[in-house]
Amino acid sequence: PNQTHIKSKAAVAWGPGEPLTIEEIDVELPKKGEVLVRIIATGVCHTDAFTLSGEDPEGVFPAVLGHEGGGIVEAVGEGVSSVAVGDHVIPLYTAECGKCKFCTSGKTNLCQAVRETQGKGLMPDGTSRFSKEGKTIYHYMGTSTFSEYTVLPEISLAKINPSAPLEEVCLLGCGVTTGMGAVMNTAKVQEGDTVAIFGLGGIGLSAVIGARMANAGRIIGIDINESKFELAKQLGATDLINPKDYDKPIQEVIVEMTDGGVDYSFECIGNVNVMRQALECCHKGWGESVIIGVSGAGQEISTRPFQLVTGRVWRGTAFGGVKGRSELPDIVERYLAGEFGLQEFITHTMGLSQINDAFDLMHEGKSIRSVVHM
Ligand code: NAD
Ligand code: AHE
Ligand code: ZN
Ligand code: ZN
Repeated sequence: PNQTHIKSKAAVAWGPGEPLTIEEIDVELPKKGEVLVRIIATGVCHTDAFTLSGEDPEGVFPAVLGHEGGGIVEAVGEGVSSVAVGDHVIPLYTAECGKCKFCTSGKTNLCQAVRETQGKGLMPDGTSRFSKEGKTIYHYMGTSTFSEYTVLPEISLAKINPSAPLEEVCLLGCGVTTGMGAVMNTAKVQEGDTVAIFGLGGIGLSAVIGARMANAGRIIGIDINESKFELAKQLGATDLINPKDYDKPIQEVIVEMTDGGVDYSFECIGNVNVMRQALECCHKGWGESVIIGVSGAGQEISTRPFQLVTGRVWRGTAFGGVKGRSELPDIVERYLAGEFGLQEFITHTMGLSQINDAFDLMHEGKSIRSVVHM
């Protein structure tokens, strides 16, 4: 009755570049406006590896990483009314309060209600719910899905159809929603458009799906790892190119093969040199390039301003421009209706104790998504 904490198995990142270790941690019960979620499954996204590498200026340690999860509400704190025990939820690293300047602008999904504390690895009241033997362990992206039990603000949960398999729709918590959304919401690709997608990992392949759903005319996939080409083709890519096969800049190759450049390009890697290539392969006068990839502290993009003067547009997107609470449940319904697949993304599954394998497989270029079953 006076219980204040529960025990939870979690993968803890103790410091940059160190493998995660499986620990039994203490999770404090949810406070006002907070929710305790039992994670059922979680994907491993490249952004988790990015932060673990030490490149993320917002990376704090020790932390429980993970932001691509699916779970079930275990307990709710005071005042929580929009979710109840037993609800199936997808944690949101981009909250949706519905009230802040960003939410009410009608121009962005980047709710800022809890963003400041989230970036410091803390709950909105400025404290952490995770500890081990009294030592604070930080949250990550407001989600920390690499724990059996995690605590989130109520506004960081999308309530979804309980018939959706959490082991699959967890991928809608980041990767698949991001890639599809970048194409459909951020770029608004139209029927017949020519599209170039740089990087054919979980994000790039989801952008391929989005481009196919938008009936793009030509979908050009670019990767230096040709083992990604087969699935890209299956999902709808019409042309697949490896920059290593050419002795001139890949943007020139693409401009030539598309009679002047593409209508839209997407950078799904996090490499600032490729971001330049993605901009410069766009058609003069109207081509738009969308940055999805995340780059480390100190990295900067560059191009000749003339590229923009002559009508190319450079932009970026987070979580595919999707407002999680109001829009993600419908994306889950569209998955259930068979509009797109998720299973083909799941190249590996494993238990939490094997989670470091997921990072190894990603770095070796062998996986699209590993899904960890808690
Ligand atoms: P991933 O590791 O699965 O895929 C990256 C792909 O890029 C791989 O197939 C790799 O072979 C390819 N690649 C690497 N260097 C290349 C180069 N020079 N030229 C061409 N291809 C190259 O990663 P992912 O999980 O798909 O994530 C991709 C990026 O998107 C990461 O930077 C991640 O942090 C970011 N991301 C951003 C958002 C967002 O909301 N903006 C969301 C999710 C992920
Ligand atoms: N913390 C980093 C930036 C990391 C970043 O850009 N995150 C993306 C989501 S990646 C998901 O895989 C994002 O949503 N950004 C918007 C936001 O508010 O964080 C840094 O450079 O400080
Ligand atoms: Zn991610
Ligand atoms: Zn808001």
